[in-house]
Amino acid sequence: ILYPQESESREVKDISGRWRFRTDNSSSRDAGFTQRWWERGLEESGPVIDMPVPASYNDITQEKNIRDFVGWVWYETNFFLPKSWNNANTRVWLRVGSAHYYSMVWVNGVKVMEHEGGHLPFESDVTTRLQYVTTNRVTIAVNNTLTPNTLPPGKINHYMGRDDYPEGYFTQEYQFDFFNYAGIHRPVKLYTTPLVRTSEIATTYDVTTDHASATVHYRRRLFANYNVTVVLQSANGDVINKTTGGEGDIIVTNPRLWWPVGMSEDVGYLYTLVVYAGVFGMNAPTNTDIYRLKIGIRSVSVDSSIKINGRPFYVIGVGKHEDWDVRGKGFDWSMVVKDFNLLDWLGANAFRTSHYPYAEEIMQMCDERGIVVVDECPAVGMRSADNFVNKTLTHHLNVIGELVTRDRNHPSVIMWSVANEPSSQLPQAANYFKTVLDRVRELDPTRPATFVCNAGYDSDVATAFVDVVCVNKYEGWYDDAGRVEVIRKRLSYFLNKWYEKRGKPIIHMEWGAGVISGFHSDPSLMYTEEYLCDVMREHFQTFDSLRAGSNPILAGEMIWNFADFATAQATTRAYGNRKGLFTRHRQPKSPAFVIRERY
Ligand code: GCB
Repeated sequence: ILYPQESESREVKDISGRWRFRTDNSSSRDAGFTQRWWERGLEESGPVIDMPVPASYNDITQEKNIRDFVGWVWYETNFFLPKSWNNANTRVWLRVGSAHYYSMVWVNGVKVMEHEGGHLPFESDVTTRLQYVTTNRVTIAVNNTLTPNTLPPGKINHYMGRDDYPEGYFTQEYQFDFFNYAGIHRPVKLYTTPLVRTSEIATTYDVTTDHASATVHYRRRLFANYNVTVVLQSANGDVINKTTGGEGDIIVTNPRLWWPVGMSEDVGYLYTLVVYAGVFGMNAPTNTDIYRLKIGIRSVSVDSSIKINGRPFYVIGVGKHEDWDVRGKGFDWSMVVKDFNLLDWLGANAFRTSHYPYAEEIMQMCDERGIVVVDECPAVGMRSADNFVNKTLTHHLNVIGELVTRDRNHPSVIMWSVANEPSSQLPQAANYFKTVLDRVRELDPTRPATFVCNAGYDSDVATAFVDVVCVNKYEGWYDDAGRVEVIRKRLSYFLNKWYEKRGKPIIHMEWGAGVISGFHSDPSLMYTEEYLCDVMREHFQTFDSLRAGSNPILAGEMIWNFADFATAQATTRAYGNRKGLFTRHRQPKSPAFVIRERY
C-alpha cells in the first residue's frame, strides 16, 4: 500500500475537509445499520453536525457526550470527479490514511471496504462505484470500542442490574496512558492509476564495509506480462543506474549514504527509485504507471551496540505522541512541522512512535531530516492474561504485516517495536512474543526488533527474543518518588541487572517526571520544573558512566515525553500527562533547556 502520489500517470484528489457527522446514540449503537444510513444519506436519516476530517471528533464540540462517546459514529461527504478520470484505462482508488478504530466505508451506498485497526491506511478500488454525471457520496462509519482482542486492548464495563447507576450505563476502560481519541485521523484521498500499476515496492540495501559501493535490492509486486524498468536517481535527478524486471539489484558506486543527525554533515540523503510499469501485448493499454519512491541507502546492525553504516549510534531521543489540542490525533501539517522544528531545537536524533504507527507524512519527514525512528505497533496496555490469546495474536500479526509493508522503505526506521509494556512476566507472554518477533523478522530481516519492557529483570520471560533490550523505568517518580539522591545508584544497579540477564545493548526508553509548567521550588519538589531538572542531572551521570568505557551497555536514552498530552481522566493525571519537555501548546518548560544542552 504505497503512499498516494502524483506522477505522469497518477492524480490525487484529497477529499478531506468539512464532513457531515453523527454519533449513533441508540442504546444498542446499531441504528445506523438497522436503518441503513449509508443508503439514504446521513442528512435524510437524522440531524448532522459539521466535523473536520482529519481530526479526532472528541474535542471539536462542546458536548461531553461526543467527547466521551463509545460506539459507532458516522461521517459523510460528497465529491465530484473530473471527466478525464472516466476512461477504460484508469482505476480510481479510495484511501483512508487512518481511522480509529474499526471502519466501514460505502461509496454511493455500496460497501467498498472494512478495516480493523486505528493507525494504518486502507484502500479499495472504487472505479466501478463512481459516477461522473452527478456528485458521489462517501460514508464512513467508525467505531472506537476497544475489547481484550483489539490493539490497543480495552474492556467495556456494563453496569447492568446496578440500581445505583443510570440504566444502560457502560464505560470504556483501558490500561494505556493516552486518551482514546477517535474518528478519521488522517486524510481521505482518491487517486488514479493506470490499469497496470505498481502496488507495492520493497527495498533493502547492502553497503560494503568501506562504503565504496552499495546494492539496492528491490522487489515490486509482480504479475505476469509486466514490463518494468527501474531507474535510480540522485537527489537532484541524475540517473545513477537502471535495470529492468520486477525484482532485481541496482549497484551504486560511491553511494551517498543516509546518515542521521549528528553522525555526519550529510544528513538524510535520499535517492529516488523511479518504477515504470507497463504491459506487453497487442491490446495492451499504452500508458505506463510511474511511481517515485524515495529511499536512503544505509545499513543497521546490532552487536554490542547499535550500528548505522557500521558505526556505533547512540540514541538521544524522546517518546512522543500524535496529540494536539482541539484536533486530538488528527493529522495537521502545522503541528507536525512545529514538532520537527522542536526536535531540531532539542538536538534529538530519534523518537519512538509511541504507542502506534504515526502518519506517513511524519515518517517521510524523519527520512529527510535524519531522525531515527523506533517504529511501534499499537500493542500498548496488554496487561491481562485475556490479551495473550489467539484472537489478539492473529490481529497482532496482521498489524505487523500492514506496518512493515507501509514503513519498510523508510531509512529512518531502524528498529521495529512490537509492543509497549506488556505483562511480559506472564508465562504465556514468552510464546506470544516469540511468535510476533519471529514474524516481524521474517517480513523484514534487515532491521532489529524489540518490544518495550517494564516487567522486572527478574520476572520478564519475553526479552529473550529481542535484539535490543528496551526498558522503561521512572526512577525518582514512580520509583523512589521525591528521592533524587538514590537515582544514580538505583538506576545503575537496574541497568546492570538487565545487562547481566540478556547481555544485549539497552535503550532506556522511558524515564522522566511530571512537571506542571510554572510550578517552581528550591529545593525542588515533585511537579516543579526544578524537580525534573534534578532528576535529569542524576540520570545523565548514570547514563554517561554506562555508555563510556570498553564495554558500554547503554545504546541510548529517550526521555518521556516530548510534550504534555491528553489522557483519560484519573486522579494521577492533572489535565493529562505532564511529563512533557514542552507544554501541549509546544512552549518549553525549563527541563527542555537542560535536554537541549545535553543533546
Ligand atoms: C509508561 C508508559 C507511557 C506512560 C508513562 C507515564 O511507562 O509507557 O505510555 O505515559 O509511563 O507517564 O506514566
